[in-house]
Amino acid sequence: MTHVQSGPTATQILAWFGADVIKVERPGEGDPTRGQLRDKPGVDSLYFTMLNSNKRGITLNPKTEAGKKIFTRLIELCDVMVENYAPGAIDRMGFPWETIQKINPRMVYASVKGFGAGPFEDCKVYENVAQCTGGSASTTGEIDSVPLVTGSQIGDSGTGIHLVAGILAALLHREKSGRGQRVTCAMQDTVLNLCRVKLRDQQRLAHGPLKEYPQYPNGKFGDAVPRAGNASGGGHPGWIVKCKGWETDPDAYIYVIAQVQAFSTLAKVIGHADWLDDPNYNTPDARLPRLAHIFAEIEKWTMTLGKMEVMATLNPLNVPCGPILSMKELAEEPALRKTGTIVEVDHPTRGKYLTVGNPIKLSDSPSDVRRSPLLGEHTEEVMRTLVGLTDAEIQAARQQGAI
Ligand code: CAO
Repeated sequence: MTHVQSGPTATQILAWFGADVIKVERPGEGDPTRGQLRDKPGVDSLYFTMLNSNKRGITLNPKTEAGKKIFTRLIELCDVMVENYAPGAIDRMGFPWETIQKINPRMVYASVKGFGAGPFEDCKVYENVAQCTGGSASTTGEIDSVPLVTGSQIGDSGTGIHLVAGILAALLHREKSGRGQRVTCAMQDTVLNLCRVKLRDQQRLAHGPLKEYPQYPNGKFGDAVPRAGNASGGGHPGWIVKCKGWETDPDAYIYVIAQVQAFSTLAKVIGHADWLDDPNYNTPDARLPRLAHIFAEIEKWTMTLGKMEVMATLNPLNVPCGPILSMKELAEEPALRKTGTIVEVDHPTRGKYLTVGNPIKLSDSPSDVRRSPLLGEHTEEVMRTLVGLTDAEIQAARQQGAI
């Protein structure tokens, strides 16, 4: 019972792990993402196909009489029910948790909502709302500029991944107790969990300026954690610096971490062996107020080389660094194809497309990525073989608009 991104992310992971996931969609309409951001007319969008692989798809309206009976039967038969509709939507269909539990006490019932209990619990929430209310936007962006959302879907996909952890824990618990339970994940909570280093810094702020932030030592700190540009969130200073070609290539940059252990080799390779004997540079504390200058000097060197050349030079010296890889570069990266992290899938109506495969690798249980289902593709099959309906019952349910 999932739509859009957060719930489908969770069930897609379960499907990759081998679960028989039956995606339930509204007859005639389906998940709204089937038609959103279409690149080709009349076929399921990439938005949908990339979030619903390895699932079977049925149409079912639990608000009809026949649909209620079928839905009840599915609750009896299934191990896990996942939903991410607006708060109260499944209850309004006549299936609050108490009823689900009565129908199947072993059921694990998992939900994504925007907020947990509190003043906003009834709100509908999308990705960027979660990023803004969970602490990410406030702490992301250039200093002295507007809050920024990130392209990484930490609210939607992030919450879906958290939900999977809850579902698997509840299934393990059920193996011991015989009882299912309710699993809930709020998108605000997930974003905050992913931003926990910023709550760490909020508390550190009470004890003085945050010395690894670019505002130190000349800028001002207010009473909340500020945006920190591309400063590292950890204990080692880092920054994004330009590489050769940056004037025309928007991704000709690399992130360099000036970690203590490798600072002397880094200084030598960029032509600053002089820093090693200079008390202004030869301890981490002395470097903190000079980080902007240090990274400007590093950049003078990186601008003479391509980003992959910088990577090839610094990695053997144990200097952690990472080139800014564009989506085009990632899509074409042979190593990611080899590990199944990027997979090409064939689809009967849209043809071949790329998707992200299972990033969680199990040694005995590799994931095979299979295409997403067409709307209602498996309705008859599931009604007949799982729910146990006769042809006449299937026909009647269809006439009622239940399937
Ligand atoms: N048959 C018949 N009706 C169905 C159905 C089915 N199989 N599946 C869903 N519906 C109905 C719901 O019952 C609901 O009807 P009511 O409002 O009458 O109860 C209706 O579809 C619309 O559901 P919605 O309110 O959830 O949809 P929306 O587009 O207005 O809101 C969203 C979308 C995402 C904002 C909202 O679902 C939400 O806040 N979800 C929880 C947070 C979340 O997951 N957000 C992430 C979104 S991106 O991953």
